[in-house]
Amino acid sequence: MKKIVVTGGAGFIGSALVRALVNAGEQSPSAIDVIDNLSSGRESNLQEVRDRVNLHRLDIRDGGAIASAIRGADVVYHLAAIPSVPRSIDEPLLSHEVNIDGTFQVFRAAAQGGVRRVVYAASSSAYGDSEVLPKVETMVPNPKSPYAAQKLMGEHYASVFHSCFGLETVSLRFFNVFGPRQDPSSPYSGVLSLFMKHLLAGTAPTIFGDGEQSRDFTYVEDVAGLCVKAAHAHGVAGKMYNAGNGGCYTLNFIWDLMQKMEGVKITPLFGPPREGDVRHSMADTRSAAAELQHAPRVSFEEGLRKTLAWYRTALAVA
Ligand code: UD2
Repeated sequence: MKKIVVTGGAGFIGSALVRALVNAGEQSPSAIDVIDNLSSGRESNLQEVRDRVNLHRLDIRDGGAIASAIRGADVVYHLAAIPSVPRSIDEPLLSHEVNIDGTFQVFRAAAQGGVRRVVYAASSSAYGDSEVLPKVETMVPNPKSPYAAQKLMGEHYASVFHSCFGLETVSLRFFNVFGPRQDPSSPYSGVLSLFMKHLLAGTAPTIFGDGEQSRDFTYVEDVAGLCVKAAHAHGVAGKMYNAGNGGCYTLNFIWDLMQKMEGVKITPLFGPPREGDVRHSMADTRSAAAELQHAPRVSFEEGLRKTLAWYRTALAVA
């Protein structure tokens, strides 16, 4: 039975990945080891699959502690991080320690523990502001925030752990991921989770800047599916791919769309642009399609509907 480890597996994206792995393995059930310090992840995110998961409440900065949980795994999906541009500006040391030192510890434990492959959750923020869209993997990175620089460093570590230590690694630059279970409770939460919360409460969200910035919002289950493909594809070790949908939507457009879906009219507040913010983001998905057989299944509008339905239930019981 092959061992699978998911760091950050109790988080929003990590738990979607764990569910995808459990569903994919229905014929031959295998346990999944989740490493999560529950700083932003929640055990309740794993509710439906809890009996198939060994939850190790560990911090990825603690190399000694995570080594035994990682040792002997076939695949490690490394998603644990402090995933926020503004938080990396407010708390640069903490996000550096988790996103760079912690990532190093995961790669080191994997290399020493005989792991076959690590799939690393990199970030589209590494591109910064490019002159052209879509953003393609061959572009020179241009990080605009500590978070972007940290996630890029993780890619470099992935690449050198492959070339120097023979560890198979694949980096996936996640574009803005959204979907059920994205936690809207923090000021650092993803914008769509905050929009959902305000929409259902009938209150005005704050849009930073003019709202004409755009993002390639990507549904969480599509990203989870791509992670699994990246773990098994041939000829991809040491490489990096975009994990996006190929779309591009402005915040103003999305807030209008959400109001129409809900049949309400709420004028948003506007605040100053956020430091470190990228203006436009859109993935070129051709490499991931060709080499990882990536084919996103959920359109942005459909994902938005599914997500809204989930928040309607979740926020009603909260
Ligand atoms: C970055 C990365 C993304 C992922 C993510 C992890 C880019 C383009 N994307 O997402 O791939 O790694 O970090 O967190 O770098 N905003 C508002 N009001 C709010 C909250 C946010 O207007 O209440 C704006 C924010 O200024 C930004 C956009 O919404 O322009 C998206 O912000 P976000 O925090 O959801 O994600 P972002 O783009 O920093």
